[in-house]
Amino acid sequence: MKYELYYWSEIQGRGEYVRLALEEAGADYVDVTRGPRGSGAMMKMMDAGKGTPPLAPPFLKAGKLVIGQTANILLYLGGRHGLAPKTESGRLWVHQLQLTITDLVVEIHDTHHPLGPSLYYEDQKPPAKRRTADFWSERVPKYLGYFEQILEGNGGSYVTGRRLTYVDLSLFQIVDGLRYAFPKHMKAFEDDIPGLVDLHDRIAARPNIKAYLASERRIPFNEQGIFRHYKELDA
Ligand SMILES: N[C@@H](CCC(=O)N[C@@H](CS)C(=O)NCC(=O)O)C(=O)O
Repeated sequence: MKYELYYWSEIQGRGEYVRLALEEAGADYVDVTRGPRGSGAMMKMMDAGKGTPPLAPPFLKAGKLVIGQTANILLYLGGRHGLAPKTESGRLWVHQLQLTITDLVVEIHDTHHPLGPSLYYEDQKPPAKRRTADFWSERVPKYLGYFEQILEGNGGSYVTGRRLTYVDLSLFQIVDGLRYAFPKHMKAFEDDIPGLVDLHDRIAARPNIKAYLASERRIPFNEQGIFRHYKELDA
């Protein structure tokens, strides 16, 4: 089956967590909005008049299914492509971790848009600065410290132990994105999360991921996405 991924064409954003899973799995997929008339097709799919329309991208079309919400898409793909545990308890645990990453992604977004996504960054610079200070002093240590402890605690190479899951791929993206957006903060913080840094490097070296990262399918980070580099926020 050829999957159709629907997401904004110019950014990694939340679509990237899905792209990484599809790429690692070697799945057959098309990134619809990066092709002709793709954006119009995406808008049509969100038409709330019928079926099971998603509120926002990313969403995945898999045969007749239309699946929205990043963590929900990964729950589906993980089961089908060996990127999640086989047991119910294992799947719920991995899903729980992905939902925690979803929360973290909102907090990352809110460093540059603390007053709301409809306002320009330029109209919320002072609150963005305050939010970013709190993000680095309180929130990053809490979230990344949590994932670091899980990695360390089970003594395995991946968050669930010896086998890779989609959560490991998402944690790669979190480390990669924070390095892009906040290079100075991240440099100072990385000593506290040696396990996550090592996980990042091992994921980047996996053959399918390595090929993906070097390809044009990987959209470069930019200042329209979730991870944005604003010098003044990384002071
Ligand atoms: N919780 C959803 C959030 C989806 C979401 O916020 N998508 C953004 C792009 S990253 C969007 O297009 N939002 C449109 C809007 O909120 O109006 C997920 O994780 O997939």
